[in-house]
Amino acid sequence: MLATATTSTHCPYCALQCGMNLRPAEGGGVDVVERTDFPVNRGALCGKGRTAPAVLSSRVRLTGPLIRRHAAGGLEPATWEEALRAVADGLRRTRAAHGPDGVGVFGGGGLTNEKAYTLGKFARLVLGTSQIDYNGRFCMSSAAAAHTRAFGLDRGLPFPLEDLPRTGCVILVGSNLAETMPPALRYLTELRENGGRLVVVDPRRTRTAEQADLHLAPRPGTDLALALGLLHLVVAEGRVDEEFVESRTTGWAGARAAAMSHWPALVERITGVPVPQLREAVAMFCDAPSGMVLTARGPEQQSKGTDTVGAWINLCLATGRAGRPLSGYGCLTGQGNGQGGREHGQKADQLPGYRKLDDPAARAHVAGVWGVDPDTLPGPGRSAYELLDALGRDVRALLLMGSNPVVSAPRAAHVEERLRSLDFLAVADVVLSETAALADVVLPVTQWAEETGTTTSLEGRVLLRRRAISPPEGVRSDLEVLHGLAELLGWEKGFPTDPEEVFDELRRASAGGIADYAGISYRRIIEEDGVFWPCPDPGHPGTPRLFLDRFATPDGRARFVPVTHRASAEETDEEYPVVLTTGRVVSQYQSGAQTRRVEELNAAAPGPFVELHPRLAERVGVAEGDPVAVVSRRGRAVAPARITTAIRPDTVFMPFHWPGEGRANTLTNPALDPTSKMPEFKVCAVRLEAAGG
Ligand SMILES: Nc1nc2c(c(=O)[nH]1)N[C@H]1C(S)=C(S)[C@@H](COP(=O)(O)OP(=O)(O)OC[C@H]3O[C@@H](n4cnc5c(=O)[nH]c(N)nc54)[C@H](O)[C@@H]3O)O[C@H]1N2
Ligand SMILES: Nc1nc2c(c(=O)[nH]1)N[C@H]1C(S)=C(S)[C@@H](COP(=O)(O)OP(=O)(O)OC[C@H]3O[C@@H](n4cnc5c(=O)[nH]c(N)nc54)[C@H](O)[C@@H]3O)O[C@H]1N2
Ligand code: SF4
Ligand SMILES: [Mo]
Repeated sequence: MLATATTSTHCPYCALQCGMNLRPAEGGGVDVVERTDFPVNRGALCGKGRTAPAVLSSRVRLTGPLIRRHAAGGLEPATWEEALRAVADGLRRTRAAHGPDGVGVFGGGGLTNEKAYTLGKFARLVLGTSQIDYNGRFCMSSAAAAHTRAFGLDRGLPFPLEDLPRTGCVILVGSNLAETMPPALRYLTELRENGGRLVVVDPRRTRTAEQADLHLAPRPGTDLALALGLLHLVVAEGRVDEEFVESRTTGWAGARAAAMSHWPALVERITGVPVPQLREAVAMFCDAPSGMVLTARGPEQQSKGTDTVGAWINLCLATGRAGRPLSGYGCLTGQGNGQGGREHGQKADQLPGYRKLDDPAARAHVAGVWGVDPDTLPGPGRSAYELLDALGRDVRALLLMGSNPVVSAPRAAHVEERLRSLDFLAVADVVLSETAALADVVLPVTQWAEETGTTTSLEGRVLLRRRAISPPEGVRSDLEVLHGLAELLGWEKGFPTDPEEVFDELRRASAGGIADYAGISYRRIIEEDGVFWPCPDPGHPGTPRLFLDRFATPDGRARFVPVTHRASAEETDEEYPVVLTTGRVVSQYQSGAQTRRVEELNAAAPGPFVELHPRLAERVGVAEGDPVAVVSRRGRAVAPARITTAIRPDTVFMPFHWPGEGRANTLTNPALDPTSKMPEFKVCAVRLEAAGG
């Protein structure tokens, strides 16, 4: 069946969740057409969104289940009945031999709320395992932890993006928005047109940094010192908003003392940012009538990411840039459902509604919705990297949905080896990803345009993606997969396949929690261009702006946290003298599983590269395009040199979208932040060698 009319929906990729319309295409499939009525992107899309229908094609995707019938053999076609039975048997066998925690589940921040919720419920009820986590741990977990610590609640942006152009000054820390959320660049352009100032903090002069009034280029891994240095200057120059600190916060004395030990000259030495630039940044931020600090993966993907974000929050609090109109701290969440995916229970320590698994009242509430005894719910499990690291040892079987860790996990060669050592691996995906290729059973699933479900954007706005086209025969939805497995494992009820039915249950499970969706319905989302949580009842308008009256802490005050700078887990030395940092390019998405199947995107971004400064290139003896080997304590990767003065001479940058020889994550360090368990993707020590001829 072909779609008959234009369907309003949202992009399958990043957390901006741009609105788009889909129209039936001649010869099958759908075309993307402009949707100007959705306010966030007003019709604008990046190349990834525009070309997303290419991944719907049967030519590039999985169209039937696959089974590895012999341990040493390849993947062969199978029926759904055979495939689901094989997965149920694999999970049951492992559970019988090793107990419930011998079975693990790995999810993704790209999954809709309905899927993330059902996956968490499936793990806790059907498998009875505590061993579930997801790739959001690699994404924004540090910002989430810092948010909760300071504000008592974690929603990436406490205000809608439409507020950005009207604030006085934005400090954008480690976000390359121009490449990672191109339509959002408009907000920064409008900010500057309105006379607002933009400070960008990035070791590279990115396309985003080129827009800035001031670009600070710290050495990777030193943002914590930088933020403390700015706070030091705020104090020294008498720019603290004493009234705000007094009436809306607690803990200032400790945070102040910690900042005072980071004097400007010391901070210049640690970060490489000259003192006059520190002063200029403070002047821009404090002279403006209002201001925002926004962080993304640059400062967050560090083994001290939680404290680093905490230091930026402290700066906002000390200057009264929080809990007021047009001011505040926000994190630019990354994945399509990066926000909702962290709220409804696929996280190791979490129950739906952003409830804590170790909170007896939370357990009782959710168990009540699920119709089970709270005592049957397992406790908190391992974080994502710890879980991957335990595969084949404590965790012997894994069900994976919505991630491709062979490419995207830190120390990826080790993770790949752990995946191979499993007794049983089942992967549900739309394409044969590098991780799916290792599985014993591969389950082909439907995608965005073929199914309905909600996502929660980086603004905390709950949105509805709508089905516009029928899936190819032979694929099923993730909800159908979980329903089928639950049934085979003895749960006839409790795992519906209709997304709206799941959402209605999610609403009840989240009611009274931090991320309260109780008042949100599919109908309201359509009528209101999305609804911002918390929205506790159907008569509630939703909450675009948080914290204006009080913070979400028990006493209503924001909490300063005393943080001090510390070194990265792996600093450079004689053997490994260069810093490697990693990130993204505009035309590929994440592990590339989807976008590497789109011709137009591959033409724009055909493969990995090593970005380095001409001085470093000369020292290594490589010219533009020459193969350069990057070697860390974890391994060696080779990719062509891309030489540019836009990067610090002591740093190299690699995008992480590709497998194989140029895989950046062969090199990265899985050192974890002690609070958030975020791996240090943004800093490790490497050496470079010319790899040509
Ligand atoms: N094209 C594209 N867009 C995407 C994605 C994608 O894969 N491709 N992924 C989506 C997802 S899930 C996410 S999480 C977001 C990520 O969005 P961003 O955070 O914007 O992306 P990154 O490129 O990982 O990192 C941003 C910048 O951090 C800088 N950086 C590196 N080390 C440091 C450091 O120590 N300190 C500071 N201050 N900066 C540093 C890098 O130079 C880089 O320019 O993008 C989303 N959008
Ligand atoms: N070196 C380095 N590594 C990084 C980062 C970095 O900056 N540097 N960033 C990290 C970050 S922020 C992130 S978010 C991770 C992301 O890395 P991954 O977790 O690998 O994310 P994706 O590549 O989006 O993988 C999603 C997989 O799920 C499939 N998929 C898509 N939609 C669905 C669905 O609805 N159902 C199912 N079952 N499958 C689906 C896709 O085809 C794909 O194979 O990478 C992290 N890795
Ligand atoms: S910016 Fe993000 S949501 Fe918008 S079109 Fe591009 S990938 Fe899709
Ligand atoms: Mo991410």
